[in-house]
Amino acid sequence: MKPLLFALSLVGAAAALAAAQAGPAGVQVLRPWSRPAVEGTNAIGYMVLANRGRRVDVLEKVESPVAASVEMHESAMAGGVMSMKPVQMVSAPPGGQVTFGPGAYHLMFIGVKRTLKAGDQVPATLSFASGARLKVSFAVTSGLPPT
Ligand SMILES: [Cu+2]
Repeated sequence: MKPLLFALSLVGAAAALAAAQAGPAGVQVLRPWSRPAVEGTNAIGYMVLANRGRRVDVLEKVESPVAASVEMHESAMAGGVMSMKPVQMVSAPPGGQVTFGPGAYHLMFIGVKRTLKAGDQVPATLSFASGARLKVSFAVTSGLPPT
């Protein structure tokens, strides 16, 4: 391989690596956390999606080796009762933040394969419409959420 081509391929590899970590549109995941849950039940996932880029990006899929499946849910108050419904995607506007928290969007880890205790980590992969895939660890806490 010629030196110039080799250098170009290195640049390409570095760019691909940066894209894998931050996403082409620059979505970052802040303060991912979860609550203790017993094996076989559903666990919760909270975080903030911060889009540092200039283009909207859309969270389309979440996977975790610790859960049978992962759903995105939206909580809503209706007639004084809190309910939740699955959503297929969540948009992160450029320069903005989307909060996954109590009473708002959240992840549901359906059928966790082991009991999650305070101090554990729940690994997950977030896939975006831009092609970005972010690996995230949700910190299980029984106390106050991270700030
Ligand atoms: Cu839910």
